[in-house]
Amino acid sequence: MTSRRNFLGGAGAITGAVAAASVGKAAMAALPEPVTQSKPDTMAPLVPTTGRPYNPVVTLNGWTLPWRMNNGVKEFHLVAEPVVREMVPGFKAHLWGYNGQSPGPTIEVVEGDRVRIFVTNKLPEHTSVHWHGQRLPNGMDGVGGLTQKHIAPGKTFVYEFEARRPGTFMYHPHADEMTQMAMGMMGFWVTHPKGGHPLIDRVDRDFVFLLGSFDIEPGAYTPKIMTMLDFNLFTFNSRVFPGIDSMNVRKGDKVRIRVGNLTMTNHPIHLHGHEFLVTGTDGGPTPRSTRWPEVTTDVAVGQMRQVEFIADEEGDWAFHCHKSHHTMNAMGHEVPTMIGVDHRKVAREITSLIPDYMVMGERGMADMAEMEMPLPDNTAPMMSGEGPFGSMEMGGMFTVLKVRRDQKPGDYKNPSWFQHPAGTVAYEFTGSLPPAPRANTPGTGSMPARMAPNNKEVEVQVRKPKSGHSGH
Ligand SMILES: [Cu+2]
Repeated sequence: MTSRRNFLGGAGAITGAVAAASVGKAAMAALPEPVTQSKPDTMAPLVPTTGRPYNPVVTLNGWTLPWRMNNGVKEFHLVAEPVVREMVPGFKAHLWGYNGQSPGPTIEVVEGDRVRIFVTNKLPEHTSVHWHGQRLPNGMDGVGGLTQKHIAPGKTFVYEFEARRPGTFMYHPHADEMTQMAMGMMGFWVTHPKGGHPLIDRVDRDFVFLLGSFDIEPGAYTPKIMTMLDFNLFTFNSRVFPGIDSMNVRKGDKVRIRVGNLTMTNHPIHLHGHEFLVTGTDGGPTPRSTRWPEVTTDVAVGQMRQVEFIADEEGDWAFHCHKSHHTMNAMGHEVPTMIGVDHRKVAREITSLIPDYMVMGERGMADMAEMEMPLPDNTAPMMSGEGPFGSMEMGGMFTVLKVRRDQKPGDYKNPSWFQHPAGTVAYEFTGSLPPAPRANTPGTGSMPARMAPNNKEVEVQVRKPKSGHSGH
């Protein structure tokens, strides 16, 4: 729940910043009471009741930070602190974040707003906050050691600047970055245009989220911060599928999706069923002459992309990173490929010694999604997500864009699965078929029972020893 204290509203219902008049001068001189959020749900957009009007964004599995107006200045209070983030029901991670969550709350302001952000450090080490992409005085840029002193544990620093240009931004520490970003410290920032803008269209739905990656061993709670490349959890806003909420829209809605990448690799983000235009980056809205239709846009490390499209095809459309390993959850990668290897004999022998022994991957890995495999207490299944036709065999950076004709205006609650019109679903061919390759005898194409008769062709699978391992 959003904790509401003092005069700040919560993220769902909101009053944004209630009348400053009801609060005394002394209170305004004091630190704004921090607002925290412990629920991992997608909270309703925070409709502004003070300051300039704007159309709020939807933070996927997140929320927007309320503010108070103080003599025309929008005041926010960020608290950097250890948090517990539910990445998917059944799997909690011990991360660092802001105001109770990783990522921290989205900050939404309007072009021209004067913004004052109090940052309190409740971490065990110093930190700072860098306002990625903003035009601001150099001393407000948040690079510890370069543009300011680090914020020591227990201290509060104040950042103040004008939100000079509209666009899609993010914030993150610029202090012990390797640790602090690997632990989940990041947040989204949207500066809405003041009035109309020639390059920024009005949209009906405006989704925002950050890409993250973590290395948490199955059964563990805390990310391994030294990992450079081999992460095992790939997240939208520190959630993995099926823990990521669907994006629910009405047929015909103009939709914007804004994505920022704070992982260690690029993510080609792919939408099914529609074409989109890249309408902006963290550098601002793109000139219209540079926009062309795409269905995948690569978001490189430290980049942000905003895409727009008209959701004019009804259905449940997959939306995901196109790197297949990024749509899977915690697993070991050091597993040899077993496709085509006939395990039956060896499996029988091992099973007599180890009753739970399981053969993995001889027909591909799809079985993993259905298999009743004992998992450690705190982890996410590797591939999962139950759909109307079975397991989706997905995890990580994956969600569904749900486009519905009957989604009522203003009501974007999660509809049930798409009801396909008769005759529009791929169906099974019922004529006569050649024998299936899974026939229960050795000697099929993928599992030859013996060598070719001439005895010359011998297929050998060589596995290279891994560098760094002993014996190499
Ligand atoms: Cu990816």
